[in-house]
Amino acid sequence: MAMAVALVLMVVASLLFHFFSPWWATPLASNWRQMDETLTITLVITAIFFVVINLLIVYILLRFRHREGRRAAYQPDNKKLERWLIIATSIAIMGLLAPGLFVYAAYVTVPANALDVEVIGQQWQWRFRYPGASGKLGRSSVDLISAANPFGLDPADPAGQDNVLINNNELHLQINQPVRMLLRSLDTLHDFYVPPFRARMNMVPGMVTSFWFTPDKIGRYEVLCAQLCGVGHAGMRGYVVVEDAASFQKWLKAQPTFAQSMAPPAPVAAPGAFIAAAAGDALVAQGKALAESKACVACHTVDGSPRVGPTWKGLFGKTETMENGATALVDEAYLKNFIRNPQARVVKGFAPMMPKIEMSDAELEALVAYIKSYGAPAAAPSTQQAQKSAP
Ligand SMILES: [Cu+2]
Repeated sequence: MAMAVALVLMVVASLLFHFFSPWWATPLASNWRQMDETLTITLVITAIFFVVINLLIVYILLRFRHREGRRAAYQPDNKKLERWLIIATSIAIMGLLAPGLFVYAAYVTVPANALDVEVIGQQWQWRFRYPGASGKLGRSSVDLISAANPFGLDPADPAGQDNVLINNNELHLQINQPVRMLLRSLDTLHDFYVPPFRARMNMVPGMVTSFWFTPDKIGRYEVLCAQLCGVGHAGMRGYVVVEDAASFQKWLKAQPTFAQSMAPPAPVAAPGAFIAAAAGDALVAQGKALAESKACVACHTVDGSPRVGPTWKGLFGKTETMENGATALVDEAYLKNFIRNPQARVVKGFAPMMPKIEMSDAELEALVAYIKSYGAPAAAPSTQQAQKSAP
């Protein structure tokens, strides 16, 4: 009897939880209404079976409970009952599978006017590449990946010269323009997932996977990595900005092409204390942006709270103890060496799990300036910069 009551309560509670739950899907922002409908069909079919099977058990518990003097009869089979069970479960399974086949057929049929956008996943950051005016993405190879060429594009391929490179975690898309996302991973399994778009795909090292969708609502959406890819996985976030055609084109034109990114940087002109101080602030701001786009913030805080890696608050100027007992002063050289070669030494109390993140010398300079701005509490960031730029 207690078991029967428990089952009834479980069924009622499950149904109530479904209808009154605060956890609903995010509003749809793409063409994939079919995916939502398929989920609903699956949910309804499985819910019907869940309720029916549990109530059947309740009925059996009550109807056939033990009574003095009554014995169970042995019935090896029941053709009629088996026929009905086979028919009912077959229909239910077809109902579960068939809609998925239709959606999948649509999912692998990419519209001819889809814009190709490449996504590169790496512990724990995102990068994006758009074709230039030629509409073609140039050749790439993992052998060519370096700090200066994080996408590994082939400099000899003319199709790659005008490719637009986004070296941070914000992707822009034009509303109502179908896109085919071409996915690459540089290290381990990742998954590019924007919940309001529904569509998603695993990113597998050594191959290019793809999926398509059409964003149909203007907005800024969060990108998640949907495959557990290491300790910084939860911090592997990015953004997709869906905007009108004019804003998208304006944004795209402001981004560097591969040819531009490979050109030597222009020398910084205009000396002077005031400009040096402003440049220092700009450097710290650039470092902050890098810390976010390269996902350093997934493991390092700036408020003193511990995470996977040491906090940057008060780090600069401190003496760090290594696992082997040696000590080292955290200065610019220490930080640069550590970021360039994170596995070379192990800080006491932390696991040697920091990934090697490709960064140009200029980016490294900016990141170190940002970490330095959170240095020893005695020197506030502005004082430090003033001291640095005074001579
Ligand atoms: Cu990931």
